[in-house]
Amino acid sequence: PRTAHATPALLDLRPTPDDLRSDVIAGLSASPKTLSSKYFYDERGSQLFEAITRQPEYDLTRTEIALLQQAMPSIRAAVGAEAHVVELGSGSARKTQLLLDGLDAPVAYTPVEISREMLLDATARLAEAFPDVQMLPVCADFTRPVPVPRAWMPAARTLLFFPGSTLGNFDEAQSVELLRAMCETMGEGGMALLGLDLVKDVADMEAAYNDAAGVTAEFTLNLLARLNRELGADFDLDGFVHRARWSAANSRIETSIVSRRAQLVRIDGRVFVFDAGEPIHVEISHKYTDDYFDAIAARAGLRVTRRWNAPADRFGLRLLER
Ligand code: AVI
Repeated sequence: PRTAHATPALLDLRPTPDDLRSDVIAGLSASPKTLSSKYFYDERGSQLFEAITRQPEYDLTRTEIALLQQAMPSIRAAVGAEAHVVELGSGSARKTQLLLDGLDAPVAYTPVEISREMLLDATARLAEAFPDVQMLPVCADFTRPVPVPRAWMPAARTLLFFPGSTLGNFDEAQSVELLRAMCETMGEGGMALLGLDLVKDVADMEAAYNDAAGVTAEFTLNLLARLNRELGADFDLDGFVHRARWSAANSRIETSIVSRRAQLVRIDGRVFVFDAGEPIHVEISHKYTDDYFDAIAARAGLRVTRRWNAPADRFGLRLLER
């Protein structure tokens, strides 16, 4: 009989910590100024993202969960028995639980996450709920191919799970690179299940990133608060505003932090000059059509073999195979 694994073995690939300071200095020296959305997710930022998923305007997470629930019997049939589930990012407990509950006798679960603390938290929570699923966490940067640890029970296939439309936060070149890494990670006979937000009514898409309660604005501006805390920067938080707009040309929401007036910001003895109305580009959230997604998947050597859409095509789950 299989047993519970309260203290899962961690495969630690010792991902190099991001160099926040040099990235920020390079990004603010560039034209246009840019900061990476990956830096949103410090402890406060992660809490604010959770709060965003509860806002009435941001229905992406709720819609994906409902779709996953509804599509699960057909996902179970498509994936088959005894998969090793590999999730990119430590993920939302709710989605992972639905998947592990719904699949046919999954043998192992590998969350891949760059933050050791988040990784171990997520694994410990799931280990309790799924004593028959071997927990094999990997601490690594999921944008590169990941060696999937071998489970005790031989797995029939690897199933990568990448929900939440997180792919949408990567630009096209990065997305193809990431899909190629997934293609390598899943190996022969592998599959990937991705959650993708779909193109819909512009007002709805813009509202999702401009919620009335201002949580998304706080989430975005927390990046400046983080730079003040961690780098000793002197951003005046009242001197900047959040802006999220649909770009039809790029099929994405583009989020910026905009300087309300001409001002100077100091970091490390360096001075950055902001014009009134000057943006810092901080995030893209791509929204997909089938034609576009099928094309970038093909560039990475992957085929879309199944599609499940939420009512009114508000969100999609896609199964990919090599
Ligand atoms: C995590 N990611 C898919 C979210 C998105 O929709 O782009 C992050 C987010 N940014 C603002 N609101 C939510």
